[in-house]
Amino acid sequence: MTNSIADIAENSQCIFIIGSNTTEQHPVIGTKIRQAKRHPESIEGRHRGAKLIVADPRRIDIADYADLHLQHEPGTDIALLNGLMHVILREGWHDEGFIAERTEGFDEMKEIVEKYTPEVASEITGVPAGDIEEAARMMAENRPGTLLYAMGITQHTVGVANVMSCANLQMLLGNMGVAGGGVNPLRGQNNVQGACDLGGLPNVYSGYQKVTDAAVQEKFENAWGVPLSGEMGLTVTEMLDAAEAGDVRCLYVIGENPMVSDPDLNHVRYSLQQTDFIVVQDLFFTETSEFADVVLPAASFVEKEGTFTNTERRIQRVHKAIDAPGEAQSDSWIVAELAKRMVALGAATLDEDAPHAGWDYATPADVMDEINALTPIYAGITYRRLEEGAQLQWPVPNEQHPGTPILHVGEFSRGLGRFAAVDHVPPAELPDDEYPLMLTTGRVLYHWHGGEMTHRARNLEAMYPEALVEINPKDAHNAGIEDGELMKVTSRRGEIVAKAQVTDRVEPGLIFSTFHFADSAANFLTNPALDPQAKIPEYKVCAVRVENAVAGRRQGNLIGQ
Ligand SMILES: Nc1nc2c(c(=O)[nH]1)N[C@H]1C(S)=C(S)[C@@H](COP(=O)(O)OP(=O)(O)OC[C@H]3O[C@@H](n4cnc5c(=O)[nH]c(N)nc54)[C@H](O)[C@@H]3O)O[C@H]1N2
Ligand SMILES: Nc1nc2c(c(=O)[nH]1)N[C@H]1C(S)=C(S)[C@@H](COP(=O)(O)OP(=O)(O)OC[C@H]3O[C@@H](n4cnc5c(=O)[nH]c(N)nc54)[C@H](O)[C@@H]3O)O[C@H]1N2
Ligand SMILES: [Mo]
Repeated sequence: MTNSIADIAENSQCIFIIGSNTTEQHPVIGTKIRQAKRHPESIEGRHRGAKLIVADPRRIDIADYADLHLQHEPGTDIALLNGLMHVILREGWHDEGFIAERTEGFDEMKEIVEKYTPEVASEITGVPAGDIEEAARMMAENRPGTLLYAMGITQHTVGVANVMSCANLQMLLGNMGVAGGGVNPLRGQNNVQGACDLGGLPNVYSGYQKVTDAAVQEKFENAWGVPLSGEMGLTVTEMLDAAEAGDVRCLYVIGENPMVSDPDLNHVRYSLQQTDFIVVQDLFFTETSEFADVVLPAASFVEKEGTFTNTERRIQRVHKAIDAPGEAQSDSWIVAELAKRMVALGAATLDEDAPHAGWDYATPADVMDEINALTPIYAGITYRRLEEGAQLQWPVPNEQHPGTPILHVGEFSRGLGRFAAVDHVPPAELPDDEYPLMLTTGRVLYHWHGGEMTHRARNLEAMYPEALVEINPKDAHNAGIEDGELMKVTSRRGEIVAKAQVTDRVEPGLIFSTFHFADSAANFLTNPALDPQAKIPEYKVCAVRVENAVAGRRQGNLIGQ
């Protein structure tokens, strides 16, 4: 996030949520937004009546609190955002000072946006032109405004362009680098921000230092005393393709369950079968563990010491609350032990004299010392400060620095903010005669992804015991499906059987499924088409057909087995 949660809750005059089911997937932030939205008088002046606009193809819970719900078709975000920008420019509501001083590329962007009259945008998105006009006015009249997004924006073949489009809108309104503004991706996993910050990506070392930059490579080689590659690695989805082709022969899977969470599971199964050697390190024996040669038991977050970095870039100290069961150890301990054994076996070379050579960390504070030394954005986030209770949001360039609650104040990290000229491109697969419905996928409040953890929580299982697929009453009627009946959903890649939840949360033509139940996970159906830059799969759009499953029900997913 460019801004902070409290800042948004207290200062945003207009909150624009696009592609985030905030109350179900980020309930704390969702609650704060509902409080900010309610009338000023309602509770001791804490609620200050901010405007709320929600753009989501489904009538999610937060849409019921919104001043406006723009219920666009999945995969049409660029057209919607360009339509909003068209109105803002036409009415002269853009922030000329900000654009002149802080940005570049305005003219190219403007040229594209000119085509997206509210009528054109309405035609593509299905949102009434009047609502687009109204939303643009609300954003212009209520500044600073913030934009929040999540997977509804990123999980598309145009994921990167979608994100750029969100940034365009906020720069146009001058909503960047100010309290209550910003472009705010709500991060998903509790420590996904930390994992990315510390190099858990195939193209960067810690602090987003590029692996392809020779000077960076040399810095880490000297620090660690090991030779390093200057080439980018593969993303998860690419790894599985490479495994299928025989280019990846060994997979070490830590805290990931691709046999439920990756797109096109029949293909994932095949790729895992082609892989010579698989190690799975997890809390539990997962669907992916079925394919493993070795399973390593990992300790969970309550069983270890360290830090997590949350969605607002805040580094938080985590304290061990209970001992890990059985032989389980923390992930960092296991990885370090593996590395030591590889050196002992002669499989890797190590210059023992390098300043950060080896993996002999006595405490997490030792790990943080190394992070401080090698990672400019974390340089001032020392364990001493964290233990004293300092609340630090990166970048923190030195130990005296107070942290950075708001990014891009006065200047963007790249200097000028660049407007990107982006045009609507339809999703890779759209409904047709054979597969006439669109499927979008995601989560519900009661479960977490493949459910490895939440299916073990009795109360959550009681609240949401089986897979449900949302379908509009009209489509259900056409397919002869009643609420609660089993239906079969089929795509070009596979099929699932799950109970129908007949509801007008989805419009006719759209169904919604989760991947919380392994046997009927949406990923048997999803399209593995990737965004060319971010390599994120198009989980949010594919084409399917549905039928009543009572006749001809098939157990499990037999296609491709
Ligand atoms: N309870 C619970 N909470 C979670 C998780 C969980 O599994 N369970 N997972 C966590 C993780 S890792 C993540 S990444 C986040 C995800 O959090 P979110 O991204 O909020 O959740 P999703 O359900 O994936 O999708 C968000 C919304 O995108 C909408 N959508 C679908 N297609 C489109 C589209 O084309 N455009 C737009 N604008 N919207 C679209 C969906 O209707 C949905 O409301 O949640 C985190 N929080
Ligand atoms: N169709 C569809 N598919 C999706 C998505 C979607 O919206 N639609 N969203 C995608 C997104 S955003 C995400 S983040 C992924 C999530 O997909 P995954 O990351 O595969 O799912 P999780 O259940 O979060 O985590 C996987 C495993 O981590 C284990 N685990 C938990 N804590 C620890 C730990 O401390 N150490 C170790 N070693 N293991 C641990 C759990 O037991 C679990 O088995 O799914 C993606 N897949
Ligand atoms: Mo995620």
